[in-house]
Amino acid sequence: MSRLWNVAVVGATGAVGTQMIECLEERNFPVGTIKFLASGRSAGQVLEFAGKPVQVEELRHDSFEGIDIALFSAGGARSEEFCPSAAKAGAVCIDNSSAWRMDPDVPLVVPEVNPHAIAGYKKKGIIANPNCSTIQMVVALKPLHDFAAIRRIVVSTYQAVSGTGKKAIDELRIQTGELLNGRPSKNEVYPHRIAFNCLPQIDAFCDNGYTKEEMKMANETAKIMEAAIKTTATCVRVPVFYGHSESVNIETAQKITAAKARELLRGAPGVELVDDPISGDYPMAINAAGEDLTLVGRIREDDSIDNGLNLWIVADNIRKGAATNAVQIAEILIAKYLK
Ligand code: NAP
Ligand code: 12T
Repeated sequence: MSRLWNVAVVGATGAVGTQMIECLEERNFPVGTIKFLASGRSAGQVLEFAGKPVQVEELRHDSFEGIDIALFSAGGARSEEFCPSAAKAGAVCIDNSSAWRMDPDVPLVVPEVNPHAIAGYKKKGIIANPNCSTIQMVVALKPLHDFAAIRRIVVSTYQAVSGTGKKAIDELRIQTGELLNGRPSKNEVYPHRIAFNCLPQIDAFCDNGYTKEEMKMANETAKIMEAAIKTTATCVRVPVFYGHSESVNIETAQKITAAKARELLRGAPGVELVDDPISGDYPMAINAAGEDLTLVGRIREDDSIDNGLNLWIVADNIRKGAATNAVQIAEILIAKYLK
């Protein structure tokens, strides 16, 4: 029998952690023992793995003895504090937070784009999962970039509330219900009402006027694509539960016709081409939700510049944008690197 791996899910009770557990089950990841970790608030809560009850334990520095792989999604502060302890105990951390992404000694990996980078895990024992908005964008752009180098990206996002976690999903649900019943709504997670609204702010503002989310998209894209691509982003929260949508404009070194782009994307790894607009076929969040593929459509040439292309890119932010991508990294890790 092939080897089994002891896995810890850190943030097991959260929106991403819950999906992480489902992905491990769905993909039949060869799990030996499983450990669910969260805050003291959840300790003792019983979840299930593969039909068996598993008690949630409080995350501690000594939680990682005997663990081979630790999947972290409990917020950046926990990743900063606990990934080094986990790595010291011999676990390879696959971290979903932004804490380690731009560390030059930590690989930032999207399996369809730069799987070779996983080899760099040895330096710190940490592999970073990129930001959800970045992941789906690079999955769609990599096949185009390999044909004609991308010089510049202009992207606007339409991001689902699930990206912020359980409390934000509740906030949109409750606000929508209250407003439909003619009652006043409260906001606690977001700075303004999200129901029936769009918020041009995701994460905190930086000194340059961009948000951190917008800067993540710019910096992470260049690191993953291993190219000096310039990206300018506007990230917007919309009242959608699952699925981020993105309007993406690229400028390339040589021309890519719309027909060529469709040819390059048809059957590309992790991509589903959904581009028959006359028949009403284009990517939508409601179709991406629950799926692992990145949907790409509305492909058209940008005639305002020499070599420009517009695309509409949609994926499930909790699956490909977080959990699925992390489990795919773990699959490559055990197949190629851990013995
Ligand atoms: P969430 O639904 O709010 O869940 C947060 C999880 O972290 C819960 O399991 C929570 O446990 C745990 N946690 C909170 N404080 C903790 C503490 N002091 N010690 C131990 N565990 C603690 O949030 P989420 O959406 O799942 O996101 C979790 C993290 O994943 C985010 O902060 C972010 O870093 C990352 N993320 C990444 C992406 C991406 O783009 N790749 C997308 C979304 C999220 P309790 O239930 O006990 O509070
Ligand atoms: N603030 O992984 O709110 O850095 O949608 C992902 C999603 C941070 C991250 C969000 C965020 C991240 C959000």
